[in-house]
Amino acid sequence: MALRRRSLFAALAGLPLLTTKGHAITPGADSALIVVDVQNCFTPGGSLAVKDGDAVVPVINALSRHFANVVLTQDWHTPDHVSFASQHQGQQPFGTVSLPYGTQVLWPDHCVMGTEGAALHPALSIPHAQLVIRKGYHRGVDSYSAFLEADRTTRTGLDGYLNSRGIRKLYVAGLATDFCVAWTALDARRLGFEATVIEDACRAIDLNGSLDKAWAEMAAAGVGRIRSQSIG
Ligand code: VGL
Ligand code: ZN
Repeated sequence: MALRRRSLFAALAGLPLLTTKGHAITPGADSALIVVDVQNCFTPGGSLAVKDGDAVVPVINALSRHFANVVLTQDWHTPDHVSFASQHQGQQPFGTVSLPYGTQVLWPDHCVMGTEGAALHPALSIPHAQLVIRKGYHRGVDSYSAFLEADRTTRTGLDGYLNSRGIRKLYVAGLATDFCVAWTALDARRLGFEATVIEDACRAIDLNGSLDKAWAEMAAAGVGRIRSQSIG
């Protein structure tokens, strides 16, 4: 009897907790899920693999079912891109160089346009995604952000697309938390959008404290931070 009463309590308690305490977010027509750079190069086996990067795939697939609007991004570099250490004499990946627009972290060659490494992860399954936006395709300028290139001037056009569709609330997931996810969320705030990062739908590179720094900058800019179970 005691056991039966406890399990009945558990069954009744589970769902109402989410709604009566206001934890559930139900994305509407003014919201979009932005899925950042879930590409072969950033997942295990890739040239710039993020630890556990592929763990975001099932989380994002499930999350996407709650969004009418989904935008995917792809890091999309020329073979001789300025962010590749291979293009700088005597430089190694994860070092830095000074470029006209500021300090640039150097990476292994990755996400070369049209290659298998730049393709979306094969298990990513979001057939209703409406836009794929590519970034980083100018040889001399990197673009972590899906909105603004690293010169902080050149636009990708994503803000215009979202504005013209009346989308104001952005939920950001993908790879990597401390680079392309963070820069995208920060620029979203600068451009007047609401922005929330879904932390368990992201994984980080974490280079020299970059993850802590990214979360601090996002908090200061008013970027929200939630877990995927809050959305439903
Ligand atoms: C990224 C480093 C270089 C990312 C892209 O998607 O976070 N990181 N290019
Ligand atoms: Zn890149």
